[in-house]
Amino acid sequence: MLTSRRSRVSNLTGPLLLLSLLHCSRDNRPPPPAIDAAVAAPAATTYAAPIDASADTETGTERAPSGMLRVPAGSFTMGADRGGEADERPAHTVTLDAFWLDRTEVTHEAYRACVVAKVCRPSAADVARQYPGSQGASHPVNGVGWDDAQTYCAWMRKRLPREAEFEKAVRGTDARRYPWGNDKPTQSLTVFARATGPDVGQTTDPVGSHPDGRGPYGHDDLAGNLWEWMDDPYDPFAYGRPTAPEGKPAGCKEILAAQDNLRASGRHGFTGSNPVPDECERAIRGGAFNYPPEGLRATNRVHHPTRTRIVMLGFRCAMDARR
Ligand SMILES: [Ca+2]
Repeated sequence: MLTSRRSRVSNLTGPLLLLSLLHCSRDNRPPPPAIDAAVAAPAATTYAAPIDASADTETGTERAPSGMLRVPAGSFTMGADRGGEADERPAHTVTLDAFWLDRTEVTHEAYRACVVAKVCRPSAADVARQYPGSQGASHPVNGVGWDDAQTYCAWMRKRLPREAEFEKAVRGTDARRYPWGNDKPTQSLTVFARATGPDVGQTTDPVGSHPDGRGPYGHDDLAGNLWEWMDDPYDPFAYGRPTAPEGKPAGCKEILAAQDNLRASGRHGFTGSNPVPDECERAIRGGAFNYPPEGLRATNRVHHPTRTRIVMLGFRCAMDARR
């Protein structure tokens, strides 16, 4: 697993229902209730890094959504000209509007509130059974598919981040290689290179346990801890498309056609020896607790079928900023 840096972070994908194209209208979902701590957090919970109340300060005329940090509008460098894989090239300038991004990965505690509200389905029971050390209330929720992540974010009146947004939150405007800068990962900065096992310390840490590794806008665990679902379909040719300056990939129809062409030309995959996907998969970003340091680089692009529910994959939410 550690040597397979892209395409599939695990072979643990189960034969779960493919819900990717069938999720309900956001407008039909019940709104998130005020979270009753007694319901949402039945276990003893102590956040390693409680949400900073200062996030509720005024930012211009827009109040910061609780638990979210702003990424300002403007241009940044996406991708790289050297290193990594072909789908990370070339380095190019992307311009984005301002947006909000959750400071941390969504926790089990937060996700459980959505399950109690009967909006979200529970995270995967087999993951919880095999990796109980990853199930603490303040650990990032894992065992959730792309639809689960999207449902949760919509319930919170948010959305999943785009690849370009996530990469900007990691790199800022100085094209850094990791959220904290260009130094290689250390155990102080983030969670990575762990020998996966069932116990505490063999998978994730509670969110926000490594403040020295925060990104340029203050977000925790952008590299390491868990991979994170992106809103975008995975498009290996995204950086060469006319929409690249906006950080936008093609739609699923064009992506499927591109994958068919790769297969017809005898390519095993866009890079490496991985098979060419035969469905429209979704991008994931950031690396995880079981990955080697090079897998945590900001430009690394990996993808999975939407139904994937595994121990090393979670998410956080984003939101448009008004100005
Ligand atoms: Ca992460």
